[in-house]
Amino acid sequence: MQTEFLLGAASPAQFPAPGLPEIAFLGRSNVGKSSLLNRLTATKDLAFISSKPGCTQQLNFFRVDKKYTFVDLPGYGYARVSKTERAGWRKLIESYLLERDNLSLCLLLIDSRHGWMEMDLELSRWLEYHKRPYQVVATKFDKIKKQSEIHHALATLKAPEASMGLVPFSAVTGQGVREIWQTIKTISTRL
Ligand SMILES: Nc1nc2c(ncn2[C@@H]2O[C@H](COP(=O)(O)OP(=O)(O)OP(=O)(O)O)[C@@H](O)[C@H]2O)c(=O)[nH]1
Ligand SMILES: [Mg+2]
Repeated sequence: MQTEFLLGAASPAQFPAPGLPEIAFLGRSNVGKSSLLNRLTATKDLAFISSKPGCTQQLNFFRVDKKYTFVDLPGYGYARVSKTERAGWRKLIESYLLERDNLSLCLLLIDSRHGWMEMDLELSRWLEYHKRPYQVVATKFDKIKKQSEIHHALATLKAPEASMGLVPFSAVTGQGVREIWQTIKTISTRL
C-alpha cells in the first residue's frame, strides 16, 4: 500500500485542503491509534508509536493509496498534561470534527481490557449528535487470551446502536484489519 505522510497540524489553519475521503482515528491516549493506522496501511513506522501515553500531539495527515486521507489524532484522557493544554487539544479536535467536510468515517478506539470509559461515551454521544458516522474498534484484543474472557469482552464491549458496529482488533495478529477496510471502502463510496 502506497502511503505518505502529508503534514502535522497544530491548528485548523494548518489542515490540508480537503480532498479525498478522510478517516479519523480517535480514542484515549495509548489506546493504539497510531498502531492501528500502521497496521491498516501495512507500514511499520509510518505513524510514530510509543508505550508512553501522549505520544501523538498534533493531527497527522497521511495519504493512503492516493485514495484516502488518514488522520492520526492526539489521544485524550492523558493525565500528565496541563489543563490549558488539554483544553487546547479538545478545541483542536472538536473544530476538526465539526468543520471537516470530507470526513467520511471516525474510528473510535477503546481498549478491549478496559472497555468504555466516560470520555469514550461522551465522544460517541458527541459524534452521534453531530451526525458523524463512526465505527468502534476494540484494540489490543490479543491481550485477552482465555476463551471465557473473550466471550465476556465481546458481550460487555457492545457498540452503541447508532454506530457502525464494533470490530475486535489486534495490531499484533492483524485481527480485524479486513473488517475495518471493508467499512472504509463502503463508506467512502458514499461521499
Ligand atoms: N499487545 C498489543 N499492544 C498494542 C496494540 N496496539 C498498540 N499496542 C501498544 O500500545 C502502546 C500505545 O500504542 P500507540 O499506537 O502509540 O497508541 P496511541 O493511541 O497512538 O497513543 P497516543 O499517540 O499517545 O495517543 C504501544 O506500546 C503499542 O505497542 C495491540 O493491538 N496489541
Ligand atoms: Mg499516537
